[in-house]
Amino acid sequence: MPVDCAFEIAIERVSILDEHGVFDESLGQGLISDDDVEKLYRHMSMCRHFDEIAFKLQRSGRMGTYPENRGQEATSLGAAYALEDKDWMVTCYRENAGLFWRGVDPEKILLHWMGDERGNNIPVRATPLAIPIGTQMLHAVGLGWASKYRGEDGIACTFFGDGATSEGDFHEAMNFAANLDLPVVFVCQNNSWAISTPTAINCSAPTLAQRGLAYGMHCVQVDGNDLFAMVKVIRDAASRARTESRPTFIEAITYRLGDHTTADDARRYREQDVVDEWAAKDPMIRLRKWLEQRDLWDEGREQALRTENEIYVKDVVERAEGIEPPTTDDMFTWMYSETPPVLDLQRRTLRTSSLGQGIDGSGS
Ligand SMILES: Cc1ncc(C[n+]2csc(CCOP(=O)(O)OP(=O)(O)O)c2C)c(N)n1
Ligand SMILES: [Mg+2]
Repeated sequence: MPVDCAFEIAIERVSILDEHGVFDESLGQGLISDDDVEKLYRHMSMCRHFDEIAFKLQRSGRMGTYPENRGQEATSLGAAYALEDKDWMVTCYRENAGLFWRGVDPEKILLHWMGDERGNNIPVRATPLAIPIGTQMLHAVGLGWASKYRGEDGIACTFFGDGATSEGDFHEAMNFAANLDLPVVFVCQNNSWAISTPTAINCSAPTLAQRGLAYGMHCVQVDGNDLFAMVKVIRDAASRARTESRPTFIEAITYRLGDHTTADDARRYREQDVVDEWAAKDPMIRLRKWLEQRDLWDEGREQALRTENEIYVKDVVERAEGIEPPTTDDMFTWMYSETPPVLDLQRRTLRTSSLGQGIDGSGS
């Protein structure tokens, strides 16, 4: 036959708990214990409150800028729950829920957005937030490669947006990870928008997931607002990475319910009725339904949780705002383990001269 099929494949889409609270027992039974579902719901709720307060801090001039996480909590939280402490979480900037679950102090995230470098000093296996779109995917590949080279079984799981899949860094990272058999999980959070650019303009293919096919990678699409489905696909991908040292590309379908950041006004480019449709698919609403259906949650507990969240987040804000201001020395102290003489000279000059003056006193 002169014309034959060279390659044919289907991409699976995984969903376990849908927006109406309907739960697929065959996939979801025993995936997360009842106790843990409650803990995860409580955590998501705290993150939602944190998000609201962080937004208000920016609006009242107490923080530089802030990207709301609202609506996207399940993607990174599902991953953080499924990963192990020895694994790396390599994020961009909308993964508070996963980072806090990992043990990153929420105070660090506030400090980061307040422009304080101490917010990037993270004591667990998570990297500082990546603002340049795409860079973190390459960092994850490096971390996965290092783990393989050292014979360790930690893996790297990286997060990025739909827009990031059009960056060269994405393709370089995918190519490296696939061809060198690296233990990396790529999680694309397709939230429909890259600021004001809709996903359809950024990708002409029907799914983003299939971008991974070109690299010979296992690809899957998942309901990113479904915590159960996220846990399942991340566990599968982590196991593939750990036992076969093969990467996976996950396209998590979610939606950014807020503006891109506090510097954006999404009303200028998207319709409110679409936002309302997605608001009904909120990951928290369906998780609460799941708990209520099993008599594990009620309005009384919800009220008590709100009060707990308020007390907790108030303390986080007080700690972030109460921290002693950094000194100008810090930018030299933490740059190199041994400060080179030329920087040491700059450090000493900075202490004794006005900020605008050059180190030779010329003012240039
Ligand atoms: C290299 C680079 N180019 C441009 C920007 C400006 N920028 C910030 S966020 C963004 C859109 C990112 O969209 P997406 O990857 O879908 O992430 P989302 O914010 O939707 O999660 C752009 C273009 C940047 N931060 N870095
Ligand atoms: Mg996006």
